[in-house]
Amino acid sequence: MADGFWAKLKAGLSRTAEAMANLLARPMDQQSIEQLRELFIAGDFGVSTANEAVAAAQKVWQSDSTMRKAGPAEAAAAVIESHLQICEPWQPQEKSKPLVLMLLGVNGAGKTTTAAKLVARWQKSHQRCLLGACDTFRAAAGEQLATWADRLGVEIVQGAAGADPAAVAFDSVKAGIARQSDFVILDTAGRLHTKAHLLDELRKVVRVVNKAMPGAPHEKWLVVDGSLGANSLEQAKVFHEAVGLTGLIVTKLDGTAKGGALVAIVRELGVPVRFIGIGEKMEDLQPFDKKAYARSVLGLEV
Ligand SMILES: Nc1nc2c(ncn2[C@@H]2O[C@H](COP(=O)(O)OP(=O)(O)OP(=O)(O)O)[C@@H](O)[C@H]2O)c(=O)[nH]1
Ligand SMILES: [Mg+2]
Repeated sequence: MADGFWAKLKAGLSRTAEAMANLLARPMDQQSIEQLRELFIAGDFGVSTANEAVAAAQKVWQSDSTMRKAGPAEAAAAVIESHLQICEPWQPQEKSKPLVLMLLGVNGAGKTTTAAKLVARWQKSHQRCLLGACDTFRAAAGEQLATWADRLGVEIVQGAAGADPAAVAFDSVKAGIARQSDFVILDTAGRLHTKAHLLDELRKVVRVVNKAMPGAPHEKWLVVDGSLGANSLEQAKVFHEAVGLTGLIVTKLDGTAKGGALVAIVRELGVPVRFIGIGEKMEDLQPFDKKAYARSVLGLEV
């Protein structure tokens, strides 16, 4: 794993991490305990996780005088990691060729950039990828993906502006089968989770993709902006109810003090985090590593 990546994540979360590390390095008293709890809550980890992490840190502080330097922080990190157990490293199902993956989420979450980053990543291991430009809502959206496809030298299926996204998805999957692609990545239009007809459209894409290839889409990943905090939990709930998510990609964890919402989403929905994004460059997307994340949050060495 790229060391630089975790250093960047840590830097992104540094406002919280530094404050936590400072608090945990001092003798714990009622005031610092409350401050610690507030930091977890401000970071959108959710009240239960905040309480459990603080209690674990406090217990170590009270019981073990020999390892006080990192002990309480280690204990809090272990609590966070324990709530992310379902986030095992993702392995594609061998059986499905192509593996059809749908990216969805609200406007500007990072879907299109993530589609490109996934292609860049899988090309490195010589996997054949095909992009489906199912965001036909804005003409510029198709162009944005086409620019990436060009840069990455990867095939793309596009529809005319205003075309039915489900039809483009269908054609993409058929093209992926014909060309023996390993991955078909469907980029969809950003949509408000509060608009019922937009969620219906998404359901239709899922149904039609399943007609193009029974069992597809194999993955429905919600791309969430990690800096949105508690808002992203609400979004995730609605998308999960609409299509049944199989994973999360949390972007923009660089430069946010609110990196805790992913823990709240995983706890509440039972959907694993698959990748995280910490910048706009291709290598700024990495598989989610629960231990490294939990330790970064507390400012501990990864
Ligand atoms: N800092 C940072 N920026 C990111 C990250 N991921 C995406 N972005 C930026 O976020 C902006 C929106 O990204 P897009 O990929 O266009 O988002 P989208 O979800 O496709 O947006 P719509 O198609 O409009 O719904 C772009 O400027 C990206 O470069 C990330 O991990 N960190
Ligand atoms: Mg987009």
